[in-house]
Amino acid sequence: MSDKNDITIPVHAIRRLQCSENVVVLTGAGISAESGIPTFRDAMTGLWENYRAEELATPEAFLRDRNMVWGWYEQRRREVMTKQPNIGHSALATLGKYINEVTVITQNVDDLHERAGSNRILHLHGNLFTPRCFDCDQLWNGMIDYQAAQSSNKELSPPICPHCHGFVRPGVVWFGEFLPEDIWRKAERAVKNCDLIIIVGTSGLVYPAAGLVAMANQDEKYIIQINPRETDHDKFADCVLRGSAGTILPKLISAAWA
Ligand code: BJW
Ligand code: ZN
Repeated sequence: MSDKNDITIPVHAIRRLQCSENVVVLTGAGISAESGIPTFRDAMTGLWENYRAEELATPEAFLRDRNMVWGWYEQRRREVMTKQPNIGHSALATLGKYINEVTVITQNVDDLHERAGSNRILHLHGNLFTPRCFDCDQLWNGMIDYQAAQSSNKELSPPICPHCHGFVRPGVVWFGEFLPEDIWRKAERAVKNCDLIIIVGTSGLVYPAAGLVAMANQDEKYIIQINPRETDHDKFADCVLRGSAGTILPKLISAAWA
């Protein structure tokens, strides 16, 4: 996958961005790849190489083997804490200086958009930093037992909920679970109200998030797609920019406002 550093941004995309008052950015794992966080579908490396993500990211997996699933998420949470936002995240935060309203709708469970300085962020699939009870859904604010974490390579017993004594689970949305209703409603509304949508670093395979792009297309929004690879979203895009987020996003923004 070679990045096209010499990519030219089409004039129609620059003009449409310049005159937009309300922009939505839909992001996926690809935007965090340049921070060293594996994308969802390459995530099964190292300790986890023998598992498919789809087999771990489900409530059934947690019920079957909660120590393995909790251990996997704890490892990922601690890894994210060692990573920094990259120039793609920063470019999106900069967009807020030029455009009246920028809403970042992210499928990512990391906090790199927040740390880069974006301030209107909707986490469709939850995040790694708000564990909650599997049974009563109460947020859990306790401390993780790091000694226990170190004593085992990949398995870790989840904490116990102080309210109902159920097991604490990661604050993410697994396959087969509904997205948080208020966040989903806000995301739909943001797409309905926007002038232009930028899609960055998502394979477009996971629904209902991927459906937001079809919705934008139906409402005749201007769609810019940024990804080094072809995806199902390309067919809806008015402008496909093939390359990495860290290369294309700063280029797009400086083409519009340099
Ligand atoms: C770069 C780059 C660089 C690389 N720069 N780019 C309708 C049709 C079909 C199926 C369904 C449907 N509706 C619902 C479903 C079922 C299911 C689903 O979508 N399944 C599909 C796999 C077929 N959806 C659900 O279950 C959802 N719930 C739901 O619909 O509730 C209603 C319901 C309830 C009960 C029964 C039925 C319906 C919930 C989905 C939750 C997804 N959760 C996960 C895990 C989160 C926790 C965790 O992280 O462990 O979210 S799955 C995983 O995929 C994660 C991601 O957010 C999500 C999307 O992945 P993403 O971000 O696109 O990453 P990748 O890895 O796929 O792609 C990376 C891209 O980056 C690639 O394109 C690269 O080329 C690119 N890239 N480097 C720019 N430098
Ligand atoms: Zn509980």
